[in-house]
Amino acid sequence: MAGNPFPQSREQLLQAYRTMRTIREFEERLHIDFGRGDIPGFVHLYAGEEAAGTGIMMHLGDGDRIASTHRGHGHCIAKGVDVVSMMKEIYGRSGGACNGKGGSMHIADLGRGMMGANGILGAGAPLACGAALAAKFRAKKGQPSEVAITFVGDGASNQGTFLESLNLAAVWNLPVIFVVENNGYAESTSRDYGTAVDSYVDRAAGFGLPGVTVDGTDFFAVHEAAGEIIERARKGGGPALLECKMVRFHGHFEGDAQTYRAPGENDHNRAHNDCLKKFGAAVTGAGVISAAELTAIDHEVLGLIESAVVAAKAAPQPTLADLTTDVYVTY
Ligand SMILES: Cc1ncc(C[n+]2csc(CCOP(=O)(O)OP(=O)(O)O)c2C)c(N)n1
Ligand SMILES: [Mg+2]
Repeated sequence: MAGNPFPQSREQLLQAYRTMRTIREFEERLHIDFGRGDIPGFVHLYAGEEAAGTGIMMHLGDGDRIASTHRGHGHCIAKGVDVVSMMKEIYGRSGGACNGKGGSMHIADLGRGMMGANGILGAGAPLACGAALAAKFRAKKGQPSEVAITFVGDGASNQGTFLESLNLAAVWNLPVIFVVENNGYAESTSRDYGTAVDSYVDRAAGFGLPGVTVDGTDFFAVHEAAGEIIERARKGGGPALLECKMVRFHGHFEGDAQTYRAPGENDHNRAHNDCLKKFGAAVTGAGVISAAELTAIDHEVLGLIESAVVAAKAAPQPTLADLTTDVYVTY
């Protein structure tokens, strides 16, 4: 094989592909199973957006904390949450990440630094500021320098909580990164209809934060930009904003008729804005990873997702007695 022209090692590239493919297949399977009526509640899919969560999370360890959104499955998987426990949770079964009582929008795994998906838009930003403040105090006592990341959609970026958090983070010089996942829509409302500024970098500047915009369908662009600002935050350089421009392949929620889309928009995105296709073309084109290796990962991932669904369907429902557990954190 030829030399590796990428800043990431071959192992990292394989890991990135596996993570992105796992998210994609997890979401595509949910799309099918939800359509069959197998899954209760509301589901928002991250398919199409995988490069962002993956490129960012590869710089984090379990001690770094993230606050996710209603579209959180990809963040969970990239942060290392167990796929079987996620599937059980989404199916509302015992043994799920929240013992089947939270569902898609409340998956959390504190051991992995995943503070939770969140059905309240903009709610993750203050949580991440709190986690970053705690991390800052711990670092002062000589513990490892950890960071916190909050994800927010283009729509949610107009919430007061988000804007207040930008200010607080800048004033307190917190090790927190604000990731704006700009997929162009908030439900059915196009971004430009609800947000006057073109650039989230300008918005960050208004609060005294540096910011950078990247093509969120380009793993390499996300990984590089995220690496720089996360490293800076770890070294005490303070908060930053990262805007990832991206596309979502499915509707806002499963069941969305998507009448607000332009004709052919989804087909165009799948053909030209697919982060997995772009990644595959780059690494095989450079001769760093073979097409056969990628296909082998695809098969492994499909097997994992199938076994997760089988385990979820076989798991029992939570019992009445489970209702009153997990209400308070046991300190
Ligand atoms: C505080 C609050 N207001 C409104 C809603 C209803 N709501 C759920 S998702 C959504 C749109 C979110 O759009 P965006 O932030 O761009 O995220 P995306 O769905 O595109 O990932 C809205 C308005 C909510 N969940 N919380
Ligand atoms: Mg959006």
